[in-house]
Parts: sequence; C-alpha cells; structure tokens
Amino acid sequence: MSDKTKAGISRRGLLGATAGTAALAGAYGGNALVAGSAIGAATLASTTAAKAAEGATVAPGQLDEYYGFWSSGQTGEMRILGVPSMRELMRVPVFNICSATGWGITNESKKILTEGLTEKTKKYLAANGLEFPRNGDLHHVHMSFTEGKYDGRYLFMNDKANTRVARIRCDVMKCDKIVEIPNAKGIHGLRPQKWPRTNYVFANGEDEAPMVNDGKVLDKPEEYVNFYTALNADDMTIAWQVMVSGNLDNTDADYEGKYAFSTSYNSEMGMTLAEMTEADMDHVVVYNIAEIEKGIAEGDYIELNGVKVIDGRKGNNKNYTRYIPVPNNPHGCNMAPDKIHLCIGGKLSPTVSIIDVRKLDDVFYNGADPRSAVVGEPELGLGPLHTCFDGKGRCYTTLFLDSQVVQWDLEKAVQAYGGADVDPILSKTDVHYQPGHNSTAEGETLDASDKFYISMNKFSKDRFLNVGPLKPENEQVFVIEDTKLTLVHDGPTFAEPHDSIIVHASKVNPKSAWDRNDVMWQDARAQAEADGVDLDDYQDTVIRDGNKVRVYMSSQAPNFSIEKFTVTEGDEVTVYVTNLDDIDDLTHGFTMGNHGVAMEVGPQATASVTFTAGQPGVYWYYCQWFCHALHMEMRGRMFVEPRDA
Ligand code: CUK
Ligand code: CUA
Ligand code: CA
Repeated sequence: MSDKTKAGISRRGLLGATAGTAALAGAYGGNALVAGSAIGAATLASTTAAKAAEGATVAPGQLDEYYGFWSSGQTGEMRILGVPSMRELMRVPVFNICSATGWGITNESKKILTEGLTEKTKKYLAANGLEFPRNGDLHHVHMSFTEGKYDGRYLFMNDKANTRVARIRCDVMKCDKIVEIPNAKGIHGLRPQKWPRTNYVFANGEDEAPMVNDGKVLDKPEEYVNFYTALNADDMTIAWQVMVSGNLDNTDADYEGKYAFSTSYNSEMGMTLAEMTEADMDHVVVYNIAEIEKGIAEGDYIELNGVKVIDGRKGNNKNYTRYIPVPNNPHGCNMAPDKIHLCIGGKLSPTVSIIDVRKLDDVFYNGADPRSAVVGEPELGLGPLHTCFDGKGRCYTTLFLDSQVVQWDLEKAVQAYGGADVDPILSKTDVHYQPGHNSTAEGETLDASDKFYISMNKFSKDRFLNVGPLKPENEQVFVIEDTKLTLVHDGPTFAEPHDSIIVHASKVNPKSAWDRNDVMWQDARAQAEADGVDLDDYQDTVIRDGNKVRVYMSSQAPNFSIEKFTVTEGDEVTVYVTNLDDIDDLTHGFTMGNHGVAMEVGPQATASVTFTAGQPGVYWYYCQWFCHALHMEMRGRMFVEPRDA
C-alpha cells in the first residue's frame, strides 16, 4: 500500500500525531491497543474514536473482560484470545500436531486422537503407516450452554477435513475427546443445544455421498444422501442422525430445545458449481427434536455403521423435518437472543431471511406452507454471510462482497416485510476486507451485549507489512455506540480463523495446576500401579519387560530425577514424566534428541511418550519449557547400546 491515505496524508505521520494527542489526553500511555495494532489513522483523528478506543483499552498487566475462543481453520487448533485487547493467550492443539505441547506425540494425546476413529479410517491409516489424520480444518468453536447462556464447562468444535467433532475441557483447556462421525462427510456447521442445556451437539455434514459409499456409485445423484448428526455432549457418543435432502452448511438451535436448523446451499444435489447454483431457491432444514427422539424410541430408523438414522428427506411425510425455501445458496444460520428469530444469510442473494420459530408448529402440525415462517427478508447488501446480535434488537451482518458490516433493526425488517414504509438499515461500516464470521460479546446467547463488534476478515491485502504471497487474515475490533461502529484494533492472524465466541471472564475458571487424579493420564497410572511405581511420589525407576523399557521419572526444577538410563537399539521405550512442582506457571517438558519426541508436563501433571530407541550412542534429553535459571542444565542422557553387543 502507498504510504498515503486517500486524503493524501501520511499514515505514519498521522499515527505519530495521534500518539501525541493521545498522550496529552492521557488515554494511551503504554496501552496494548496502540502497541499491538495499527489503529486506522482516519478514525483516530476524531475524538469519538479516541474515546471509543479508551473504552476498549487494556493496559499492560490488566486483564481482559472477556475470553475469546477462536477457530483456526486449516491450522486445526483452537486459540484463546483476550477481548478486547485481542492479545493471543494460548493455542490449544486439537486436530493438529504440536511440537511445543507434544499433542499427537504423547500417549495421552494419541489415545484421544485415535480412539474415536471409525474402523474404515483406522484401516486406511494403518495401511499408510499413520495413527491418526495429520490435519484438521476447525471452523466453529462453541461453548456448552445452560438455559441459553454459556456455562463454562466445554467447548465443541468441528473438523471439516476429516469429519470429526472434538471437545475441550474448560477446566484445563485441553482436548479430551475426538469423534469421527460415521456416514456423514465433511462436518462443517456445529452448534450446541442451547436449552434446557447442551445435551446435544449438532453437526452438519457438508458433503453428500452415495448412501453405500463403496466405490460403485459416482454419477447417480439420486443415490447421494447427507446426514445431520446429534452427539451426546456429556459422553461424546452419537445419539442419532437424520438423513436429509440437499447438503448442509451452517446450523443453529432455538432457545426452547424444540428445533434445530441447517442451511443448505445445494438443494439441487448438484456436483458442479453450475449445478449447485442453478436453483433460485435453496432451503433451511428444520429438525423437530422431540419427533426425532420419538421416532428413534419407536424404532423408525435404520442402523447404518452403528448409528441410528432417521429418514428426514423431502417427501418422507413424517414430522422429523421441514424444508423452508430461502433464496439461493444461503450460508449463515444465527438464532437471535430474542428467542424468536432465526437469521439466514443469503450469500448469493443480497438478503437475510428471517424465520419466526413460533410459526414452526403450524408448519409441522397444521400443514402451513413452510415459507409462511419467513417473516422478513431485508435487502442488506452484497454477499451476506453471518449475522450476530447485540441484545438490543440490532443485527450485524457481514457483507463479504461489499467488505462491510451492515447494522440493521430486526423489528423494522419484520415490519417492512409486512408492508410498513420503514428502512431496517441503521448503518454500514467498511471492514478490511471481505468479512466472513463476526462476533459480539456473548451474542449467540441470552447475555448478548453491544460492547464490541469483531469482524473476521478473509483478506488483509495492504493492511500490514508484506510477508510474501501468503498474507495473513485481518481481524478488526469495533466499539459500538448506537449506530456508530468505531474501529479500535486491526490484527493479523494466521490461517484461517473462521469463527469466534466471546465469553465473559467470570464464566471461565481454569485451574492453575492439574489435579493429580486427572483422567488424562489414567493409562499411565494403571501401568505404574502394575509396575509398583507410585506416580504421585518422587520416581526414578526403570522397568525392563522384554524389549520394552518403561522409564519413570519426576521433574522438579531444575532436575529430572533420572540423569541417565540405558536401553538397547530397537527397544520400545516409554518415558513417564511427572511434574512434582505445583508452582503457578511452572511447566516442564521432555524432549528426546533426534527421536521426534517432545512433550509438555504441566504443574502436577503426568505425561508419557513411547518411541523406538535409535542408532547406538548417547542421546541427550532435556526440558524444553523454560522453568528455572538452570533450565538449560535440566537434561540427561539416554544411552543406546548396540543390539548385538
Ligand atoms: S463458515 Cu467460514 S466464513 Cu466454515 Cu462458518 Cu462462514
Ligand atoms: Cu524444566 Cu525447563
Ligand atoms: Ca443452490
């Protein structure tokens, strides 16, 4: 980008001047927002903007008011940010492999990554020398609910690439379950049930496939089907699936526990772009949860790969589903906190379709035309994708093609549809550039607030220093004051967060040290007990069991309890490390040189890793998390003797 703004003013000059003004006003002394972001020069020039920025300021040492839980798209992890500062606090590996924490390397994480895979996938992986998929595509992170509000227990998320759903425990912020969903293909939209609590997690299968997908059917779309999945949130088993017509994109649930919804951009069951965009109207699928549960209880299902599947396709004449026509290729699916209105982003249509959930009973039970549930369809701009809410009757819809957010009044949109001469559009604000998802604080809950608006933009283009052909995305924070959205933060992010949720800090209370009895290492504990080792105490035991060697050690800064051990070339070595330190933030690690082995061992945690002893020689192991002034010295040797010696 040129150094000049449209008005021909040097950006650097203006920022400098702004900093000066701010210092005078006493508003920006050492503030994280200024340090961490390029505040739009033009906006900062105004006093309103300065005030807004002040409202969103989090000084060094101060804590954010909200947690932000971020997806990371094709990176496969979940990220935790502080909001509004947008400081990245943590990355939690889920579907990816992590060199820092050992996710995908430790026995504990491998168990989680493998135990929920289908037999078909396990076979494929085994034939290719793999234990679990190496990648993931994590689009949607959502927290568990109790009575329409976040309850701080779990976070759920999807993997579109390998058709999986994962759960993170909020007490330790680690993934504890990953389940591959049978039958469905490409889990995309995901939402927890909001009411009365999250008993189900709903997951959309995006890609249609032949019902019997055994390599015999390709170009017979009539044999293709798609699946909507409900998982039991408490144990992450699959409750049921609904076979549907068309594909499934995004999903949400109501505030009564009665209905769930999916958008479908391919009601055509097309296999090519031309076919998928052919029809003028696609649809929203409405799932009637009580009827589905009843159907399952009465045995009206087929069992497919171990899952009870209800037939909810068009024309099934049952009360499991209804299909509401909406303009072509809809995307976002967002339930408003007024408990009444569901907003469907038009994507190819410049509209948002508003569905009144109170009208759905008539559609299911009194033969009402499904379209009669649509009570508004405001024309908002080009490429409407996702809508969020501020609890004040206002909606915020991202306009991908216009690179804007449109703020609009829900009630007025309904009135206009009824013929009233009112304009629902309150304001339009430029974002940089091409926004996908957006978030307000707790906007998908009954605690929706109008404090902040976050725009998650797919392109940053000229917004930051050029880092080569691959550019970061750009996320922007705005402060909302009535109809004015003031930009207070620009921040680049690595590939490619789709979605975020903003949760008040009072609802999230992670521990600072692990509970020694945590289930995370229950297998290690069982093995230790069998070996007569007390994992909770200081350990320095090496057990030989044929060509298996189990090394038990503890770590206490700056020492491993074992400074050397001997194995034979080709031995299967398992190292168990227990961190006996319980000081806040005192994480140790264990990295075995030249063996592809590294792991995090948090305060009071046990972690274990299994590997094959390599070529004969001396190998140093070391602690890779800086823990003490003598952290570099926190190391030891593994001596590998030749097998024939
Ligand atoms: S989808 Cu990415 S912008 Cu996967 Cu939630 Cu709409
Ligand atoms: Cu222990 Cu570094
Ligand atoms: Ca379509």
